[in-house]
Amino acid sequence: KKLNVAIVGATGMVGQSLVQVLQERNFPVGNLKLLASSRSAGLTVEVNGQSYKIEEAKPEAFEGVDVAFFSAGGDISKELGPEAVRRGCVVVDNSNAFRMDEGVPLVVPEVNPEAVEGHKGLISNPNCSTIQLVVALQPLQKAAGLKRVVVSTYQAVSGAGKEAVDELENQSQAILDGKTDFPKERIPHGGAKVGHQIAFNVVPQLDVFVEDGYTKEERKIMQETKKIMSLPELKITSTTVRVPVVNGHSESVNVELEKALSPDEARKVLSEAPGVVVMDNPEELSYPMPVPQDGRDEVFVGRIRVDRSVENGLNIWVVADNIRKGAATNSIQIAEELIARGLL
Ligand code: 11C
Repeated sequence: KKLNVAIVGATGMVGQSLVQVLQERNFPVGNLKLLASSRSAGLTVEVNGQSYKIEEAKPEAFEGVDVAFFSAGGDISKELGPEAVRRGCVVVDNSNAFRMDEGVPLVVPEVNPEAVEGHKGLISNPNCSTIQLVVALQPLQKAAGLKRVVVSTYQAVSGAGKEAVDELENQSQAILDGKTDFPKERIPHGGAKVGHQIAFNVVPQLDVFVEDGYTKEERKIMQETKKIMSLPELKITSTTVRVPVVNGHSESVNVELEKALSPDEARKVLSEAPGVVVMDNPEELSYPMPVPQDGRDEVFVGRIRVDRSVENGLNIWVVADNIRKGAATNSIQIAEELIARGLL
C-alpha cells in the first residue's frame, strides 16, 4: 500500500536527506508533501533531478497524510506534531521535543524495534550521536553486559545545520586568505553570547550548558542511551566536542563489561550485528573515518582493543554519517518497522 508522506523542515540538510533516502529505499510513497516555514513556501527544491514545491507547514497540511517526518526543530514539533497526530498522521520526530516523554517510543530499529508497538501517534528519533553509540553498544551489551560507558565525541558541523557547514567553509577560506575577521555565529550554538572559531580548532561545547557542567548534547547522550537500551541504571558519562569536519560524527567509546570479551570476540559480535560494519585492520591502517564513510547508512567500528586499566575493559572507535544514520535513515527505518508490524 502506498502512503502519503510529509517532510517538515524540507529545506534543511536532514529534510533533503529524507527525500533522498525515501527514494533510495523505495519507500512506498504515494503523495509526497514537502513542508517548511512560510519563508520557504513556494520555493522548489531539486533532489536527484526531480523538483518539488515547498508548502507551508500548518495544521491543515497534514490532512490525508499517513506519516510525517519532522526535522524543523523542537518548537515546530511541539506546535505541529500534535496537530498532525490529531489528523490521523503518524509522526516520526527528529527533534528533542518528546524524546524523554514517557509513552513516546525512542527508537533505533537495530536496538529496540519492539518499542514502536506502544506508540500513540508519535515516535521520537534519537539524537545523532546517541544513535551510532547504541548501535555499537547493543552487541557488546548482549554478549557481555555493560557495566560502565565513557564516550567522547568528535562531531561534525553538519549536526548544527547548513549554516554551520557554510561557516566552517567560509572561515577556512578566510583564514587561508590571511583574514582575521570573519563571522563566528553558529558554534558553539546559534544565539550563544560568544561565537567560537571552528576552522582549524576544536570546541568542547555542543549546545547550551545544562547542569553539573554538562552540555545539553552530553545529557541527551546519557539519558537517551539509558532509555533506548532499557538500562535505566547504566553508568554512562560523556564529553561532546565539535571538530572542523563537514559531515560524520566520530566517537571514542570506553566500556567496562560484566564479563570478559576479547577484541576478537568483540569484532565477531559487532560484525554479526545489524547495521554495523567492523573496519579494524591496523596493519593496513584501516579504521573508520568521517570522510570515507560519508553517505553510508551503517555504523562503522574500529580500533577495537583491550583497556587494561580496568577489568573487562575495551576501547572502540565509532563513526557514522550523522545526517543519514543519525537522522534521516533512522527515521525512515522507524517507519519501515511500523509498516512491517502492520502499524502504518
Ligand atoms: C549536533 N547532535 O551534532 C547535534 C544535532 O537533538 O537532534 C542534533 C540535535 C538533536 O549538533
